[in-house]
Amino acid sequence: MPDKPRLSRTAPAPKVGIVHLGPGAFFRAFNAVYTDEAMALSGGDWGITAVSLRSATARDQLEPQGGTYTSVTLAPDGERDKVIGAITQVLVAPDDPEAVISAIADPAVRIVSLTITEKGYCHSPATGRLRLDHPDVVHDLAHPEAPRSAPGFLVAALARRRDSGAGPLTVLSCDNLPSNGALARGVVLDFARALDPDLADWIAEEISFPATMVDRITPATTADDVARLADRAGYDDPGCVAHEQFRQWVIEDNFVAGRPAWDSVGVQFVASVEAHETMKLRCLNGTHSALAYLGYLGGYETISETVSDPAFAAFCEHLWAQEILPTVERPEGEDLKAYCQTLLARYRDPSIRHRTWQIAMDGSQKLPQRILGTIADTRAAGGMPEGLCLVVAAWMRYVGGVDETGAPIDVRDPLAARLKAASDAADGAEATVAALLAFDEIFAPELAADAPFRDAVSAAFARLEKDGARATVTAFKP
Ligand code: CS2
Repeated sequence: MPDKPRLSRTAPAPKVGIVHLGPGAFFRAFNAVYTDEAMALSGGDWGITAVSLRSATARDQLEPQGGTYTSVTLAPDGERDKVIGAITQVLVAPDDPEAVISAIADPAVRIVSLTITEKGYCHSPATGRLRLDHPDVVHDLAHPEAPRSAPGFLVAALARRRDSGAGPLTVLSCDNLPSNGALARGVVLDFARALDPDLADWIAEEISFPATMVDRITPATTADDVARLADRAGYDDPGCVAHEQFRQWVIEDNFVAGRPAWDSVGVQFVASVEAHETMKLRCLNGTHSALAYLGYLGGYETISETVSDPAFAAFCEHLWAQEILPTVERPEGEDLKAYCQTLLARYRDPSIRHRTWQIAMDGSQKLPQRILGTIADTRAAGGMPEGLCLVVAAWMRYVGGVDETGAPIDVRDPLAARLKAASDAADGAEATVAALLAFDEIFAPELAADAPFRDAVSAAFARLEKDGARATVTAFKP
């Protein structure tokens, strides 16, 4: 609020050991909080230079505050505010790409972590490979000294580290993607190989790319969050983040140049993250997307409102018990049924106002690992996951761009224009479903060609069109 003084740094800033790409709300609610706690408990020079690859928003919020901001835990007994000091500066890549390259090339930096969202990897979601025809990749291969994309920055900085002998580095992907470490490694190596095969060999040898599973529900910060914090704390902090209390970070223990003592603050280090990652992507993110598309179409604004409708909560429980868990291997230390019950409790929490519209974003990048892998596994085992087919149909209705009252939907997706054009050009449920299944960046050809699957999605699409999402979910009988 304008009448309150701005939050400012009081304690000295830590020395930098990490560069982080993607300084949004999730990173501030998660990586930076864990790192702040680990430094407070066990020391270490792990201050963070945060880099925005696009907008100046994070810099404009954090710079006047010396990089500090408030992490607001939305606990059942009220909000708990904590000022986080781990971030020391924010760079805006388009303003000064060289500053980003030299920040990563600094020998003091030993980890580059990433929360750049699914589309930041510039890969094809269906194959996991770098898209050499991606406009930013085309640009960066032509101008490797002034890149735009995350793979472009990483390769430029790694080339410099190789030439200067700056020492090994760990690249830590923290996005909700399957085998995110291998994916990050793959796009970096694909990019490097296109520029300089020797550099690709050096990266393959020297740089580690551990996989991670990350989990903390963090809705976009609202003006209301900022105003309520100002009332409680007596300062203005537009950079604050509000998030749930729950958090879980599972990391493959493969750091070539050290790491903060994250294990001392609850991070699980394991030999393989895969089982944790599949559990989280399919159980949490899968039902999140299910509730996002069906809930949005049904007129619900948040996840919590959506699951307060008993039909949607029952649908979600059906998805877990009958369709998702049979495809998920139990990670060590987890109880899958209890995990899903906890998820429902997390979704229900009315203090977390996570908008269905926010989660519905970038569906073309999210569907494969959240929904389609589960469907493909079930089909391979001879089953038919009717509930997940309804979710695919809901996504198809959503990207058609018109809601159930006839109002336009603000669809945010890198493929939005093409998806809408394909949907507009088709007539009727079957043709629309066929037109959208033809997007082979999203749907693997075997799944798209699977006739019973197509029929199930077409039938669900027709029901959504005729009865709407609420009635369809209410009447849902597998
Ligand atoms: C959500 C995730 O926006 C989305 O797509 O499903 O951001 C989700 O809240 C996090 O993965 C929870 O850890």
